[in-house]
Amino acid sequence: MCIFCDIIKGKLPCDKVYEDENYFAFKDIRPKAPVHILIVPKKHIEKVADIDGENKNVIGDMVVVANRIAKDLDIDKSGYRLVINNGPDAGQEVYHLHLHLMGGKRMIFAA
Ligand code: DGP
Repeated sequence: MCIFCDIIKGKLPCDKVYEDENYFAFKDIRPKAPVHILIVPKKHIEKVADIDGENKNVIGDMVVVANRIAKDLDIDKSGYRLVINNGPDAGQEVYHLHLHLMGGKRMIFAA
């Protein structure tokens, strides 16, 4: 069972902001910034550590989707942060690969 797979299939509700054949994006349920969107591949990949030579396009594709959403939501000029958490020490909570798009405020924490 995967909550993000259920969201993608419409079995669980979400605030959808984008969908195409291979990708889906929705508002994070616990936003850490005024804009906090999760971009996910429809194909279930657990984590960024599972990206290899076969599926590396997924990362670039998710960034393209994030950039497009940032423009649509008018944070492309003010700036935004893209984050992928991998595994326990990074605080990964949901084991379906997702890219966090956060913006709309000045973020003081610098990685
Ligand atoms: P991460 O720590 O990188 O695995 O982030 C998972 C994010 O997913 C976290 O910010 C909260 C969000 N999240 C968890 N469950 C749900 C849900 O059911 N709906 C939505 N919209 N977001 C969720």
